[in-house]
Amino acid sequence: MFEGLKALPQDPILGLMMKFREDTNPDKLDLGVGVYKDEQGNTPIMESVHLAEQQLLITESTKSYIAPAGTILYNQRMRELVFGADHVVLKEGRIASAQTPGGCGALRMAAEFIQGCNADSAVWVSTPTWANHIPLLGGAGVTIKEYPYYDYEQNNVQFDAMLASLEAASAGDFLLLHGCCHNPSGADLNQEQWQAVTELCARKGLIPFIDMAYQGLGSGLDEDAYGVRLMADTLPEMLVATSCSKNFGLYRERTGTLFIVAGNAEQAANAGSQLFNKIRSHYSMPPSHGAAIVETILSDTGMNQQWQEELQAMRQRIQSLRKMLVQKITATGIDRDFSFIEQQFGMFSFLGITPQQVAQLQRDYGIYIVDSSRVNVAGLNDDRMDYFVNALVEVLRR
Ligand code: PLP
Ligand code: TYF
Repeated sequence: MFEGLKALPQDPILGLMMKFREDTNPDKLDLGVGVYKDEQGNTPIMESVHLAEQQLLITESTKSYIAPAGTILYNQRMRELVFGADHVVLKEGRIASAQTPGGCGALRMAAEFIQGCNADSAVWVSTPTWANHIPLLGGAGVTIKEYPYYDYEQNNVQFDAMLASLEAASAGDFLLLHGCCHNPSGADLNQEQWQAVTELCARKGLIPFIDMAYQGLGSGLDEDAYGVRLMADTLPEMLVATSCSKNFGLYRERTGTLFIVAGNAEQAANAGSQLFNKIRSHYSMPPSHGAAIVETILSDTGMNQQWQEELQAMRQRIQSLRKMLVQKITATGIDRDFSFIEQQFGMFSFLGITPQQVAQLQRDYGIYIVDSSRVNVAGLNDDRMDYFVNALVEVLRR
């Protein structure tokens, strides 16, 4: 039966990461996969995570199964982190929460939940969006529609076109938004734009579905949650998928959360039971370790403080790398404006170079970025900045 099977293409981003590992160029530089790197080019375990793991080693008393929804305390701490401890949806109990295997698990379970609610509901995604959104949502059978988002000429959000296109959405459709640090463009909605999208959702009966994989890496933990909190203030229903991969550096531990906000506590409980049913039929229950770390950190004042300081240091380093990158490119005298990189948020921006130029960077310099010209700014450091800028300018001048 298997002899007729054809090989399928790899995930383009993870495939690039594997290709980088095999490259023998001593100068090679990985700016592909979205993983934070420190000044030495390493992705270290955060100190607060280490502390929590040490504590868990002593206090953890069982490896018995947990519930499909994960642990009560993790879900509570994550609700407080994402919505703010005093948010009305928490007070009114209008929220169902599930600990999930990463943000990917949250997205897929959201898609399964949507299909179970109404198979006719479409999910509208930005053009472009994170490449994985398509298989994660489409794999559940959800209909995907696209709205224009990033203007490659102006290097910012084409907001009018976005709003105009969403006029074609139907009541009960879901609107996938990136909570902060848009992947792949780094171009985020500002507060007025979030307000306008919230009004659009209210007027048209659209349900926001916010993917927030980078809380704390854009402008700050609360600042980055502005859109989520505003929409939850105003609209009766929404989905929020979050990830602890980046802000806790827990990538391989597969730690995320899915929240369903509903009109009242009873509806939230019913929606939760539907979600947990989907979870049971997929993986039964989430892995424990990453969530146990997060719950330990967020429940301890000292560790929480330390984690926030470490997160702030990562955020500030990314901001300063963005600034330095623009300064260094400008200093070469090249007749091209890259200042937008400094205005954008999170790990990623588009360089706006052609696929041929992307290929040349890889072939001639061992510099790996995604074909779309998405660069992981957080993969740069002081030592490699000049190498990268020289290569970029060289390729642009050819
Ligand atoms: N959503 C977006 C936009 C992402 O960039 C990522 C990856 O980091 C995720 C979700 C989920 O990642 P993970 O499954 O590693 O938590
Ligand atoms: O976009 C990125 O690089 C990150 C990491 O299947 C990632 O979000 C990439 C691909 C993937 C899972 C995570």
